Amino acid sequence: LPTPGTVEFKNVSFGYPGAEAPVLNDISFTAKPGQTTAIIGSTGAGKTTLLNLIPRLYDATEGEILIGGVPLAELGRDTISRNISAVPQRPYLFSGTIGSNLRFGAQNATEEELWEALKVAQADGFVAEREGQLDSKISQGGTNVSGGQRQRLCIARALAAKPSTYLFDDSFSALDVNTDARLRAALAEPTKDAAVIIVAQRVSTITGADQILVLDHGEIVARGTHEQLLETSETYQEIVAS
Ligand code: DGT
Ligand code: MG
Repeated sequence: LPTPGTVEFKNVSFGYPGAEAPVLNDISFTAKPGQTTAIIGSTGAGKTTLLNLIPRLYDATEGEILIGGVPLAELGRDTISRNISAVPQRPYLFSGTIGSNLRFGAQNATEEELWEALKVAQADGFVAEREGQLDSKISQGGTNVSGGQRQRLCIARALAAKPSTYLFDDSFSALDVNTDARLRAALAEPTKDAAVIIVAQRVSTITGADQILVLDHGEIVARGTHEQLLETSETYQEIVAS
């Protein structure tokens, strides 16, 4: 890819098949490598839908999405999955071991690399305490680890794949504020050359983002840094106050 990592939306609209109203309207933005792009907005605004268009869970109804300068339609599934790690809003673990779950997008990762990913994801502590550690069993759906642990294991899985683009859908809101802050600080180094797109509920998660997109009813109603939006966007001020 000419510029790996870059995600560009050009006038993208989307409606779910069979649904009447479009869920996303005329979305344009560029998420650049080395930068964090945050998306914030109320429930149902379309945040998850927007992220899901990037790995082609659905295709845009209008407009175009480019990854690394190449339209999605011209990229094979393999290229897309090799370049993008997505941590979904409801993260999922497969039956197997912690190690096999972490190697999902990184078959050749060494144990050392897996522990490094776990450390960044603030998951090394509880994995070290489990009998068998990387070989400890995960049940289907990951029901034998807590929701917060599942979320951190899925973040570690995303990191182990070393992609050029990261998509985090609300991946930090289930964490307590301190773990959230530690995790995001630890992410800085391994994601420094990647484009990072974070959907967040908590403003504190994204105050340091290079750009914040405020999504409301499927439209970007404001964009800028935290400081800029505090000055310019009533919707953002309401989110901050809530
Ligand atoms: P959240 O996660 O509660 O903060 O909400 P968002 O911002 O992630 O919203 P999203 O993208 O899940 O939903 C946007 C709209 O699209 C909302 O009206 C529900 C609708 N929607 C979501 N998923 C589907 C789907 O699979 N099929 C249909 N027909 N509609 C969907
Ligand atoms: Mg969502």
